[in-house]
Amino acid sequence: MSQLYDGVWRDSPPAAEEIGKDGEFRRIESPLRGWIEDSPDAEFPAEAGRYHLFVAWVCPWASRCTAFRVLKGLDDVISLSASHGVIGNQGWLFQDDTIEPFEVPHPLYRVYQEHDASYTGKATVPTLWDKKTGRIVSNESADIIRMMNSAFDRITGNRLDFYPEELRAEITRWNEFIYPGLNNGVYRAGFAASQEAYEKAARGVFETLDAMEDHLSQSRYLAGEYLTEADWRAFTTLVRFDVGYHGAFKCNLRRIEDYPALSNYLRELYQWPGVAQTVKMEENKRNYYALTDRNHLYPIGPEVDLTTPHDRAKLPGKGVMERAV
Ligand SMILES: N[C@@H](CCC(=O)N[C@@H](CS)C(=O)NCC(=O)O)C(=O)O
Repeated sequence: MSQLYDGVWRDSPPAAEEIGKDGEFRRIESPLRGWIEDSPDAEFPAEAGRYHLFVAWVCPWASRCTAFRVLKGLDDVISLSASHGVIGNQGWLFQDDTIEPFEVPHPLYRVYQEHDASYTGKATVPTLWDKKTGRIVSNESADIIRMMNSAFDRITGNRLDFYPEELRAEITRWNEFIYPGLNNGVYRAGFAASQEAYEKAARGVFETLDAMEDHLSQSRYLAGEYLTEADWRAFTTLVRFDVGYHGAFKCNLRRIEDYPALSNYLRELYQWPGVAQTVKMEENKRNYYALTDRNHLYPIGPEVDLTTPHDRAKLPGKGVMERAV
């Protein structure tokens, strides 16, 4: 697969680690797991202007972080570079906005080389970079949003808590349900290399959406009455679903628009102040369709049932004429 090997970038197709013998796509664990803390003695202490986030607008994992950056009022505290394009031979490319010591344009793997000149591994977004030490803090979105939720509160004065103590068990339960079934489920469908692996993943996506629809028709948010991290983790997949995953990843039994509760829930989250600016709808569509040549599988939907009764008899009609003999 395309990644750094001992600090050297090699462009090659996905390896066995990512696509198993059964054709199933397996996401590799993020290896860099440092933590920003609200303590001057920490390895990575919370400081305004010290950290920089590399994202790609299309990426749902990176988008968790761009959403939290606005939700937690961190726009002026954590700087941002966003890749606009499709991932190419060089991986993610930063074309216009970036930071020292990186030239413009530069591939994301330059950041990993700067972190460790003999780095082995993928260069993924999001990547959280420490400008002061020239090291990567973390490349795991689930961790980055947890840091953003609390580490900078004393600097920003923003006290919104998307991971409150009393709801943690419930948040974890939803995260553990939605990650395999939906967040990663759409990728397991879209990147599958066998019909069986694809169908299993795609059907799992709709089982997950059906369960969420049931729950959200009774409950305002996933963890009950409060908007939490679990909702934002669901959001970044839901908002890409109809424009991207439904067609390009062949998750096409239903659209989010076909689910009454889910589609309204998605609207509420999208309309939360600042969030819409982190969603680039056209770009998401373009980029997901650019990935569709990856497999040659036929989609599980749409489901077409032409056996249900029709309503044409409500109109005057006489059937077919017969020729006089
Ligand atoms: N577990 C990671 C996943 C990040 C990830 O897979 N990002 C994709 C983009 S959506 C990526 O950068 N892939 C680059 C590659 O596979 O080479 C996280 O949530 O932060």
